[in-house]
Amino acid sequence: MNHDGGGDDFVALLLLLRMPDIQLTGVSVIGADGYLEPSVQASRKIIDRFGGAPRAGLDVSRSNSRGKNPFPAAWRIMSYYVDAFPILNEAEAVLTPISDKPAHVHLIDAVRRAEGKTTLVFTGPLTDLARALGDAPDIEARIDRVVWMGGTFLPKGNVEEPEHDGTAEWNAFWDPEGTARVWESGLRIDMVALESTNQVPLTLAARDAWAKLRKHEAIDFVGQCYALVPPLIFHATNSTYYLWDVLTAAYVGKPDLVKVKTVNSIVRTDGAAQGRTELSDGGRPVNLIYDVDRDGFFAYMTELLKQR
Ligand code: AGV
Ligand code: CA
Repeated sequence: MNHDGGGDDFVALLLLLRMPDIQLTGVSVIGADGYLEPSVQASRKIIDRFGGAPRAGLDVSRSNSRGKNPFPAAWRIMSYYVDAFPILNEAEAVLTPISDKPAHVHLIDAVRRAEGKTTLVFTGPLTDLARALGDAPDIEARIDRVVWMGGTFLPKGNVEEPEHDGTAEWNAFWDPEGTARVWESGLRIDMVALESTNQVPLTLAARDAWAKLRKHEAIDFVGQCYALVPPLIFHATNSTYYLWDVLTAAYVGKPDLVKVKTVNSIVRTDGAAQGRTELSDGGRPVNLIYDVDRDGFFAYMTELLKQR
């Protein structure tokens, strides 16, 4: 997994750790929607606290990638709050090690070392994958697919920035060239796009349900993460929070929660539409997750978090 330190990225990591059939072989963090240091530390603490038995060989790698279009600081700051949660700081020491390799090199090593093919889960920009493919083209044959939270084919994305036309999704917009580089590869891409994530907003009802279940410490943690961000009340704003990355993780564990169709697309790298993923007959095929069983998703999430 490669994530970018947003509030829902941490919850996605926690869910992957809780899935009985998933063997997590590497975690890396890119400083995009969160700041790098707190996001790395919080990830290590989440693995320690919620990862079950000690996980031999699992370390957390720092990315040294930088994006062309930075995330708003008001969103990134949340990574400091999560890292400071008492529930992540009860232990005397942090045990999960930090890798001495940057994320793209860490990814290359993990994929080469793994038995069989690896599934990549990216819940932030694709920059580290783009760099890994550039440095080590051989890994492509060892990757089963990339499951990516990002992109949209809706007329309206979620970027509201001066000099942009609003058609892009943020993870694609952060590094348009990196996104396009992954599009140029032969990898299978499963895209958990805004089409499906728009169906899972953070609601007051979801918060209430987690509050009722807070005796399960993983659900208490999730409730705290979602206390920091604005829910959907009357209408969506640019800050409204959705369970973007959590749906992405859930799709990996339980694919029948969603509907998928294959479309052809290109990525815009320049100008006012940069970062836009766009339908185009001449483009490469991607599997678009465009619909989700909302209640089934929340039930699956709760079931994983209730364990132990
Ligand atoms: O575009 C969704 C991606 C997801 O990977 N991120 C947040 C999720 O981690 C960026 C983002 C879009 N809108 C946001 C975002 C918002 N209102 N607050 C924080 N991050
Ligand atoms: Ca994210």
